[in-house]
Amino acid sequence: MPPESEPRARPQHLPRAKRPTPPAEQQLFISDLHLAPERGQLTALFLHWLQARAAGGGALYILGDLFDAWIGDDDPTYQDVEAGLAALTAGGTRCAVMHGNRDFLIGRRFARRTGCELLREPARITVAGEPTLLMHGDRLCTDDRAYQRFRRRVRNPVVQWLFRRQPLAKRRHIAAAYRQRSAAAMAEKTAAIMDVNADEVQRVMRRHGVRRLIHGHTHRPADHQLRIAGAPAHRHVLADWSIDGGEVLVAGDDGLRREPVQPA
Ligand SMILES: [Mn+2]
Repeated sequence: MPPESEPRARPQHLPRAKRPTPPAEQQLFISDLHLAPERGQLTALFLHWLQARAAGGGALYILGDLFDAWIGDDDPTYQDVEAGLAALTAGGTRCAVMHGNRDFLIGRRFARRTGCELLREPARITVAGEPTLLMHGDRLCTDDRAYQRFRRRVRNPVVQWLFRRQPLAKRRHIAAAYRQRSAAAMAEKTAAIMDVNADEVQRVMRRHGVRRLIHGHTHRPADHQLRIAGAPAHRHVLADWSIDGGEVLVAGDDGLRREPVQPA
């Protein structure tokens, strides 16, 4: 008989040999997974990716809208995701989570349970040896005045305090109503209005003294080249995920590259 502890040390569902171990210094950037209870396959894809790719060292940056809705740290809906993140950080991968426009109520209790760090927006870090600004991206969409007004309202601490005091069922109801209204409003807006404003991008990058910006939110993955004060600069837009797959921006010794995330 093998000792009691052996089966627990080796998860049966993930053979060790198949796990690629990323170099310790790799930084992984993802956003806009929009995990939701009704998208179980997407949650499974993400949890598998955490184990098979993100685990083993380095740092994972989640730049907003990991969840399609977050109504408070007392909501038990995403316990499976929290367990996955807790396993990741316990295994030595650092994980930083930034608020998106759907999950800006993620708080300290979530951070404590998962071992993730809450990242203030915008965050200035070093990526591939260069000062880089991280944002969710919704603040850059200044052409969408109605959205920016809505954003100021829901980010108001008094409004948030009142919301948090409601029972879970009521908060769930309010969040669903907001999502419905947002979908209806988006259907009437042009694609240009919902994209980032080029002047705002310039302003933010200049103010923070960076030539590289990584953000999500617009669901328009691309690597844009621009010029700031006559010098080349870069804006990397992260991809959204679906049950068909996702994408991660990887920063390592060899610079930045995009890596697909495919369903098993
Ligand atoms: Mn978003």
